[in-house]
Amino acid sequence: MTKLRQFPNFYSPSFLGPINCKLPIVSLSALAFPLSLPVFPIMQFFPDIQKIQYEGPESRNPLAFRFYNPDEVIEGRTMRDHMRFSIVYWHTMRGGGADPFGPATAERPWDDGTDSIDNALKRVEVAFEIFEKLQVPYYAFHDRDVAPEGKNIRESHKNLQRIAESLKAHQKKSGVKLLWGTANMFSNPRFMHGAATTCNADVFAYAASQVKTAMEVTKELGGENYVFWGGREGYMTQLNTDMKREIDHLGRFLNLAVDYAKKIGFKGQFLIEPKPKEPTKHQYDSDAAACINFLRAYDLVPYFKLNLETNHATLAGHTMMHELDYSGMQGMLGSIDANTGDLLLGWDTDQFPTDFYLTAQCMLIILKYGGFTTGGVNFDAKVRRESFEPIDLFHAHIGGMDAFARGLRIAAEIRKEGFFDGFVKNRYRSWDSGIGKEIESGKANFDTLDQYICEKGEVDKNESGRQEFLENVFNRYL
Ligand code: XLS
Ligand code: NI
Ligand code: NI
Repeated sequence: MTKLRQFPNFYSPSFLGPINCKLPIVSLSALAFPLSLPVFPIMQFFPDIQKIQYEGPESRNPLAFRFYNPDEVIEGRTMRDHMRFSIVYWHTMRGGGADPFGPATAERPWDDGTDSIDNALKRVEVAFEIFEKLQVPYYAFHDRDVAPEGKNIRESHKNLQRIAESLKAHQKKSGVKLLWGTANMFSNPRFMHGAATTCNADVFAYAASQVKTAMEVTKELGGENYVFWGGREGYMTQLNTDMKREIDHLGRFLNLAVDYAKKIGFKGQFLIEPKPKEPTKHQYDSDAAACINFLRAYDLVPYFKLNLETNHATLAGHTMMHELDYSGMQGMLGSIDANTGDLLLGWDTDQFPTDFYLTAQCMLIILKYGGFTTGGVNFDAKVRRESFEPIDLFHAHIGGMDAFARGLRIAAEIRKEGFFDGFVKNRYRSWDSGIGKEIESGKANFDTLDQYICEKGEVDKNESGRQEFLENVFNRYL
């Protein structure tokens, strides 16, 4: 029997539908036990999928890891601890695949498409089954992904607290932890002009109330970070925008959040997530450098690090490696939203990462700065609209986890041999002694530099950068 129903989309408050709904894949596995035993039926939404296991690179099993071996130790740390993989609630549990040309296509038999508390509780069950079966130790959510918006803001807060109780119980039972929480302050029409950067002061207050509750819930759930992604914090035209006032307000908002974290004793790391455009034409948190400059200007550096997303980096005209290195060198590398864009599509396509070249380069830089502490590899990624079956969620995450695990292995191999480090060190050797050392140590000034080079007459001969050679060497490790 096929019935039509609505299925929500994270980015659309009007929750576009309709999609096909098949009969639920629910098996009461406990019924297999003798009826005299006092058993509680264990709800399984994916009875045909066992816990995903590591089977090694030769495996052809689509429901196995080929590179992610959680307990294997690399550079003195288990792969589980290196990667700290995390699944996002908004795409995996709430994404239906709607786009501007058509409604959601996803078949999610457990989801009745309503905004009821019961449906939200049911989603929690399914989510934790997915987390556990994929052996993913963390998850992340926006307040509105997990709990429905109420008739008024008080009711919305209550809904979130109610669902958080269930999340907490599931965390306890499964051992899965919260990587970060955040507040969705971009879907509801009230945020059309932004949240902290709105022209409407009431909206700022509303956003503050929302972040206050989301932070309390994140603390209650032991969340290791709290994320601020600038939703609609930006502008479409400068003709109607007081940029200075808006950015000042954003600075004020984040300072108020810091104050509140101190007040309630929230110890998680605050993260800011750069993105240059989409939904607005110009987002204020446009890239790592802009974010760090903003944080410095508003005295927020001690309280924040960055949550970098691959697809946002490329939208900003950078590589993810650039964003990672730039943040790392300033001691601001916090966490990553792992995904990838598409060469031919100019928006945030949020695809699962599958390219070893990309993941190896990312892991090289992440390891260079000592690996993650509170952060992790958070799959801010969604299955394609055409991949509408539940099992596609498993294939997608297995692929992303394996791509990063392979990237970690390659990066560790490269670091062990130390070839690139040696090359770079040698390339900069003119700074290790003589005039270079004098400049770096602050001894030189324009007079001494002028005297030095005039006496010498010409610079030492330059050497090749050897890019092509180095790229060939890199490929040896892939
Ligand atoms: C959107 C962002 C968003 C944040 C969380 O592009 O990536 O999903 O990660 O608000
Ligand atoms: Ni993101
Ligand atoms: Ni994004």
